[in-house]
Amino acid sequence: EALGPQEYTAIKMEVVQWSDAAAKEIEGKVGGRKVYLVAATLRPETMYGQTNCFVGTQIKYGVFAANEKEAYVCTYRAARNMAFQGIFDVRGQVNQLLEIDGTKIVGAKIRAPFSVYPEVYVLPMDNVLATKGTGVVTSVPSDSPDDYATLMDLRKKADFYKIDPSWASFDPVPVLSTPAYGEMTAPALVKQLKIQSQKDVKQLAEAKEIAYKEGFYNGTMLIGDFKGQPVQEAKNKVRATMIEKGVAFAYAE
Ligand code: A2H
Repeated sequence: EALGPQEYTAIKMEVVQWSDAAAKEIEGKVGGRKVYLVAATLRPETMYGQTNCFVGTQIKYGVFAANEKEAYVCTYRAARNMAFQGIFDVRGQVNQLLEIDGTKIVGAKIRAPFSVYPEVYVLPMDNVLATKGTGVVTSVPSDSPDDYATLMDLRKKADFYKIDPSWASFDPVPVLSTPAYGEMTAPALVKQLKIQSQKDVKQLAEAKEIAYKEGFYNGTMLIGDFKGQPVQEAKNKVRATMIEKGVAFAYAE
């Protein structure tokens, strides 16, 4: 755990189609605003490889008015932080339009900015913490062992997780290469550490640590405007580009 404030990049994933359950709850409550799921990431340089987004099924989310035109889906806790970081039009004010269960967000179709897959789906993940980030996690299975293990679980047990198999059908894509693990760092580590599922939290923590260090210190970009550059240089450039284009913003906690 970091001791100082954690600087995340908040990725704006516009909802293009809600599940029927969510559509019913949301209808008439957002005042014509565009609604975005907001995912907090420490790896903005990997956003080219987003294949889906994760929410916690035990978590309650809110839909918060950011301004006249936009509403954000995240935890209340994150919305309050955003309000004090000047992200909403009225500083310090949290305007919750409605509350919604994570289960109802599953199956929504959303835009994944910068991804090779322009539109992806919201899927359930067991280990999403309500106390970290926004409670929404964008998924990059090429470089995040947690995301890869969860995506494989969902593919193996779509019925158990109550998802349509097509929602989990987007394959991991190479985003960066590392000398030790090649173009698919997370799948390589999941195999090497014999991780069977998202329930192997101890091995996943180790894999996450290795993947992060290897990617950051030794990774080279394979895609995007900064292709061929070291991850250490590209990371902040991708972040700045996303912010400049209005598809992301800085979020700290
Ligand atoms: B990262 P830290 Cl490619 N619950 O983004 C569980 N995990 C969460 C979360 C929550 N509420 N909020 C954010 N996260 C994830 C990309 C990524 C991430 C890659 C590789 C590693 C990685 C794509 N998922 O994280 O505890 C988010 O996943 C490992 C460092 O604040 C976020 O960045 O250090 C990261 O955990 C934040 O974790």
